[in-house]
Amino acid sequence: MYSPIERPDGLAPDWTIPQDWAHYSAEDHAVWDLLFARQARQLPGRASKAWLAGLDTLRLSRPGIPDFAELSDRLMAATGWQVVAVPGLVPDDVFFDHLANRRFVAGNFIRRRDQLDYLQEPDVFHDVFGHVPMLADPVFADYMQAYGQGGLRSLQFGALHKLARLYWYTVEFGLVREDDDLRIYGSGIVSSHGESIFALDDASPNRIGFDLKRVMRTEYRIDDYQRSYFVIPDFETLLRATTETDFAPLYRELEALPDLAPDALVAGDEVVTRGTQAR
Ligand code: HBI
Ligand code: FE
Repeated sequence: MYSPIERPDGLAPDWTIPQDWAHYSAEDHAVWDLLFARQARQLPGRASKAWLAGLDTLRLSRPGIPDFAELSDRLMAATGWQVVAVPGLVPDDVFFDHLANRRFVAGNFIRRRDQLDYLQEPDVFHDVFGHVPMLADPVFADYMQAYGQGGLRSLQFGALHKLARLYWYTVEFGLVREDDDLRIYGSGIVSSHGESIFALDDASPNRIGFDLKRVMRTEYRIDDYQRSYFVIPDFETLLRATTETDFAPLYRELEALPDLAPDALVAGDEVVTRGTQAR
């Protein structure tokens, strides 16, 4: 998606940098605390049980932006994952290689107070608050690794843009069914004050039962709330869809099928909610 990106002089080949926790200002930590308090309050009853359980992983000994070393110790004990710092977006192959080795790359910077609700590049709040709680779930942790391995293979097929849609509509913007209700697990939703209401409560978006092929045909918006969300029955189903699918023939099949617009509903969809698309 984001390639090619030039590696700046002096940066390690895996694009990691020291987090240097001591460099954050009091204002940086205050912005984290503000975002954290606002979202942690809003998410019980909205976020999936897995995400809420993982949130405790982030409650570290110091307030403010988590220290990645301490966070990694906790995460390593739970699921064998680590969090490593990067300056911002990294090339796809580098990103996938980290995931395949159970390392999650997190942006080292935090947004400013005047950017609480909109940001173009993933910062430490999106990456850590949004993604890390799910990485404490054993099944989701395996899914993320399988995604990284699949990502590396997709590069050989020139199919990254199709596989990126799977990441987008699950890891970033996924919904899960729990207790006959819908819950959020996508990091882009849990880290967004507005979208964590919109994704569940608004009449505008479609909510569609997850189907791997359907998702991989669906274009997405990066500049607004989603037009459609995909609902998985549970995380085991998501993991199995990824590990039990032979992606090479699937990519060939997808090449012959037209892409679908972000707001489309098509024959065969399991429609949970038909959106008004009024937004
Ligand atoms: N880099 N830092 C960072 N974070 C991402 O989420 C990310 C990336 N590079 C590439 C990438 N994502 C994409 O390949 C995925 O969205 C599929
Ligand atoms: Fe993300």
